[in-house]
Amino acid sequence: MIRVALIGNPNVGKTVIFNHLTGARQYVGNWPGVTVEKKVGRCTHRGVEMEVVDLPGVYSLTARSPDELIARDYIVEEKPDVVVDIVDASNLERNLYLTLLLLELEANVVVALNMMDVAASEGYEVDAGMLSKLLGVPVVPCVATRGEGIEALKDAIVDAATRKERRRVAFGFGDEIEDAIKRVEAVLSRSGSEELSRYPLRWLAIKLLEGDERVEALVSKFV
Ligand SMILES: Nc1nc2c(ncn2[C@@H]2O[C@H](COP(=O)(O)OP(=O)(O)OP(=O)(O)O)[C@@H](O)[C@H]2O)c(=O)[nH]1
Ligand SMILES: [Mg+2]
Repeated sequence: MIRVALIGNPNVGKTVIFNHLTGARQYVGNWPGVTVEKKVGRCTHRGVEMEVVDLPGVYSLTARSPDELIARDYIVEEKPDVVVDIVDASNLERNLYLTLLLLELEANVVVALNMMDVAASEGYEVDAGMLSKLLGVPVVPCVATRGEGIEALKDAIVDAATRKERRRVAFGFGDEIEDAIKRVEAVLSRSGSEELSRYPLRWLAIKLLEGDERVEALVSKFV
């Protein structure tokens, strides 16, 4: 069975896509320790069984917001096989911020480029192929309310889960910050901590430079 997480900004169509993917095979629970609703569902595609989790709608993945921390902890700790990032095609600039954070986390991302009808009615022609090239991940155009793109999305999820090679596209912060990231990475890798090696080294370094309290507390146990 493969584990799939759905993530995206609020109001981008996550629940509509979740319902298309899982149909009646869903149940509701709570995230451990909090009262935020956790929706989990199942489906089978091309003989592959998937468990799909609908994460809270978030703009970012900081340690300060409970919803963002739920989403981030799930991705970092549970390491789902595929993270479907649902992007509002009519609001690309705002939505792609979360996409970059997911790539920084080295999640196995598939972008569902939803609301293509809204984008078109606003005069945008979004080039899914070009976006896929720039991000280095599959991008599937969808109009979730009409069920358009859902089959292609299931294909992309199964393909991503079974794909061995992943293309890494690096998003640099400029020489000065990249140099700082490298120096922090060097300190972290010298710790030789097995616990820390579960996390992407570059992500830990970026979070430390940002002053992320959660990552500071984690790292201070080992370095
Ligand atoms: N026009 C259009 N509307 C859509 C599309 N996908 C979803 N919607 C509508 O957008 C609204 C939000 O959809 P939801 O699935 O509830 O969004 P969500 O991401 O789960 O929202 P939160 O859980 O509140 O973050 C609903 O009114 C949907 O009917 C789409 O592709 N096109
Ligand atoms: Mg929802």
